[in-house]
Amino acid sequence: MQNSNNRNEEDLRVYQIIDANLDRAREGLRVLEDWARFGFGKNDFVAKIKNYRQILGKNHLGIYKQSRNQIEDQCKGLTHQEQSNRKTPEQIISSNAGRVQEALRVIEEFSRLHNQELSKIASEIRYEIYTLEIDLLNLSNSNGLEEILKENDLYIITDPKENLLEIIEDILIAGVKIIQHRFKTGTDKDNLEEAIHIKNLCKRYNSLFIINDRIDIALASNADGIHLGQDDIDLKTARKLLGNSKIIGISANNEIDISDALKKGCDYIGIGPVFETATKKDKKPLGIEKIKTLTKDLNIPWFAIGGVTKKNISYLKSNGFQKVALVSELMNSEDPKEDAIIILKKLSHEN
Ligand code: TZP
Ligand code: MG
Repeated sequence: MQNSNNRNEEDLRVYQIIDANLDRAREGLRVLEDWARFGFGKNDFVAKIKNYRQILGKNHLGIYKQSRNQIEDQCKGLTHQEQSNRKTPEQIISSNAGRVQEALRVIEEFSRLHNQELSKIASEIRYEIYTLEIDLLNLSNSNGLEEILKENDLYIITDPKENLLEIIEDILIAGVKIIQHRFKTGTDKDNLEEAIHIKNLCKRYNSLFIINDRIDIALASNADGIHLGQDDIDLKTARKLLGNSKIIGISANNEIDISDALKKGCDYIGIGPVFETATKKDKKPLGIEKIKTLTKDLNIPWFAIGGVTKKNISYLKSNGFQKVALVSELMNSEDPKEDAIIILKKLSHEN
């Protein structure tokens, strides 16, 4: 039979293991959180990871912390060669996710006898981390789609035209890097076929290809993403279907819709109409000042849309608008290539 001294020492050793592994798990989570925040600007991931850290923090009880210096750890300071070999963000994500999973497994095992609640928490978070690791790695492997979105200020949306493919190729030659295919009529079969042609063109010119409204056509044409309005399929479902490597943009024109889109992890926002436009006659323009207010704290790309022409771009730029999206100015242009060049030049001018 164990005497009470042995018993106490055994408890202390268990507490020490839990203490060390809670630290390990929390540190690993912090690494993942910072990469989600500064590497990707993904608020939804940041909130999720922070929540796990806080739950573990709350369960990092005094008895565990106090055990820290009572028995000497003979292996303190040991590192492994692998740690100095980590170079890419993906390797860092993988190794830290692994570290969190291992630490949680240890906590789960050693807390089972004296703290079932902690054991259960560790087990639940561990399973979540498996998915989170894949999601974060998928984000890293998104082939630079988000970079294209961030680095380019002109977003062109299609309108039905006989010679649409020609117009699009002209615009791509001019240097446009973001194309959204928007169609409201026609058969699914024809729309998908056209989408695939445009997708192939965009690929050739290393440009983003986004589908408006229709997640089925986005999936079938292997588009780079989808643009959704407030009445379209909801963002969470779209994300589930498209995965994390694709772009999801949202039209949002008020504080609530913008904050909701950000929470659910959209990649960019379209805001408008800025001015009156024949393309959306029924929509009342928001105007410059309202859009300035709505976007003042936005930390993801946003595009002003509605009535944007080559004539008013300098005015928009002088009001701090960096990125614009437009339909008719190029779709109805006599010379889409020349007009696209002019617009790109105006957008690139510093104010
Ligand atoms: N969303 C808000 S305004 C608008 C859309 C799709 C139409 C923009 O079209 P245009 O021709 O560039 O004004
Ligand atoms: Mg829509």
